[in-house]
Amino acid sequence: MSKSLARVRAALQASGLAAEPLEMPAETRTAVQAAAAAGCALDQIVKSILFQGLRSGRLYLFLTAGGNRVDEARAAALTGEPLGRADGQTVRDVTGFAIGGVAPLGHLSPLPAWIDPRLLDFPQVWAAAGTPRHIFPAAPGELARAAGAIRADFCRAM
Ligand code: 5CA
Repeated sequence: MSKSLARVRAALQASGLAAEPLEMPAETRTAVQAAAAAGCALDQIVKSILFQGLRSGRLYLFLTAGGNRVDEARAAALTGEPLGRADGQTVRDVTGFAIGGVAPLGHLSPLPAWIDPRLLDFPQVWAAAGTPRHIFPAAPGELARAAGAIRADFCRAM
């Protein structure tokens, strides 16, 4: 089993989530691919999007519904500093996951996190489990708790 997948499984267990990551028959690198593989609505996919503080260099996690986009100005109002997209290498260094498989929990360092209220409209959502082929289902409220994510409006529709 990949180390990234193992770390997500351990984090799920540690936080009391009964969720089991599943290997999909096709890639789940993007939200569109993940929704097709899970057979769910695009907005039921949890995108784990990382922004970097331009002053502090810190990374911030935005759990975003598949069909939504992070509005940088709204996100910056939450973090208290201007933001830029985190590059792939920084994402890997801080979370331990490669882009396309970044999970909402199980990061190498804990991150401040927020969750898009759109995800809370569904009884179940799906998130990446550390690889571009594994996803897991969870109740969004439980996922928010496990990730330490605060509910906040930071999106604009795509
Ligand atoms: N496994 C899927 C569904 S859970 C997934 O991880 N989707 S995702 O949307 O969370 O991850 C892809 C996201 O990574 C994109 O939305 C984009 O924000 C980000 N991304 C893609 N390429 C790069 C890159 N080169 N540098 C930084 N971020 C990137």
